[in-house]
Amino acid sequence: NRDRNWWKESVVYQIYPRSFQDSGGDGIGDLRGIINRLGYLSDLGIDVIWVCPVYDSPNDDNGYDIRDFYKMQAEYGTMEDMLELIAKAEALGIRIIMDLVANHTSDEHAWFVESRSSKDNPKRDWYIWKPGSGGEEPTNWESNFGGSAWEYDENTQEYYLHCFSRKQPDLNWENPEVRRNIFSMMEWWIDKGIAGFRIDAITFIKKNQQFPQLKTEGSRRYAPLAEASLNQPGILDFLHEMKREVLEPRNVMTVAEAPGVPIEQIHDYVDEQSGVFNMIFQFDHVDLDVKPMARGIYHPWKLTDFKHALSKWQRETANKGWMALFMENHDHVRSVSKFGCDGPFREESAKMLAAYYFLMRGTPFIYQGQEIGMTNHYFTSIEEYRDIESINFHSYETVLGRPEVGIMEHLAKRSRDQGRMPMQWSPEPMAGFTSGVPWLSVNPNYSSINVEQSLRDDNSILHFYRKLIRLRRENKALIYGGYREIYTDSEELGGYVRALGNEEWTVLCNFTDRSITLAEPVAGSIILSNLKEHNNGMLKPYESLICKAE
Ligand code: TEU
Repeated sequence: NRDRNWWKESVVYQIYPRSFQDSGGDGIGDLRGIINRLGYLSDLGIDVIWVCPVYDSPNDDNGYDIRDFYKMQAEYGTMEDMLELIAKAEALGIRIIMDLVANHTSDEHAWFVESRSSKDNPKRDWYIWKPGSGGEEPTNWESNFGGSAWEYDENTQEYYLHCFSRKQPDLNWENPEVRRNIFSMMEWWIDKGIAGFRIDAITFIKKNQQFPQLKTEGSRRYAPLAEASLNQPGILDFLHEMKREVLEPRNVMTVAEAPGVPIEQIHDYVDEQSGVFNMIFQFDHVDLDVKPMARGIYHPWKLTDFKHALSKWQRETANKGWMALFMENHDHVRSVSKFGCDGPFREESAKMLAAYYFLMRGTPFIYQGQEIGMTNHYFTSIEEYRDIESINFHSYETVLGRPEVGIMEHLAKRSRDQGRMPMQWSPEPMAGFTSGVPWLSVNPNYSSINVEQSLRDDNSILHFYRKLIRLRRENKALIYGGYREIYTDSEELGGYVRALGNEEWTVLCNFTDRSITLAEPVAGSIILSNLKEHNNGMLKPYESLICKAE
């Protein structure tokens, strides 16, 4: 049983290869760079590495536009390097999971090249083609990256659908041959020794086959396509087929990126018997600063909104089901800048946030750089951005008449590049990330915020993560225990109790920069705190206490 549940007991580290470690001096991270840092990851104590896409790609969306599933991106290395990474990680007891991008391919993928070549090509139906309607796009659906979700193709005078960039045409999952080909690709990779997949944008694979017009807001021409292509009825049939054919017989770990799954449906996705995946990522807590279904409109939020966004999923899965726990990823900004304080209390608040999410019920994910408290950086010109979503946002909003400052302010708060700036390894030039010119600038604060410094300082955020990892590993109540929120209505404190048998663990965090006196001390004795000195009964600014009672 222990072994069957390895994915519950694991801690995952997410690598965005482009920004992790360059070994060749071209300013782009690579597989050799990851191999060279395996020792660092092993010392940190993680069990699994999720490697973001490293497949051959024209890089319109940094590898999420795959040209060839069976070839590595040349900038990153070769298939031999990838196999070496899997083997060397395994030797250290670390498993590798890969990104599975199956909603779409690159428009340069051989399947799409064929599909677009003529209307009677056997692969025509592998993608979603439609004639225009009255000289316009087939529907008024808006792509996740802005603009129409349909792209006109001169050659056959039809449009193809793309939920993301126009260089990411959506596969037609209605076609059984498409599904079979995706499944055999998954099998091929599992046979290469990977332990599972992080499954990209999976809730987009089913489209409303009526292809309805959507209601637009105000004078907008397009409406977000989610309503017709996110978590649509029938999607579970496709997913159960994947489970039956690929996942179940091979017992691999799966974590699905699943925006749009309503909480009432969580068990359809992650129930241990009847669900499909081991766990999902939900985005309520990282998206609470944007208005739902309205791109780029800031939405103010309170601490209770943040806590609720996490604890409602915890409550729903307190006894069955499993969540993927995270504060950051490559699509989001740095958590210490967003939910903590990246000024005077950076260290305290980064550790407090770590304690807050890490011991919830689920498998914790750490995104590269989060363990040293990397922060956001404010670019002053659009030229500095590299992310296609940010660049598209800037151009569409400019056309719609939004002032430049407003656009830049939005990007400072939301751009995916915030989380993609190169990993800060040392105070050497370019943060030790590259000896060349980095593909995206390095945050100038690397001279003080970097791995080398964090390793030296016993009180660093990095060492606090190590302690959390060890604590979780050694105490099964922190993995398997139930979950009960405390201080639910507080706009200052957040916390919860994890209980298993006679053991009761309490995590309590001060989310403010003020000292707070507790009405009553936390039950039990203090096992870990993020401050050197603490007293149970009063929480200093951004203090967090982890206590155990028996
Ligand atoms: O992201 C898809 C996706 O659904 C997210 O944009 C999600 O809605 C968002 O994070 C919630 O705030 C995935 C990848 O993570 C992203 O990098 C790719 O660009 C995208 O798929 C297309 O492959």
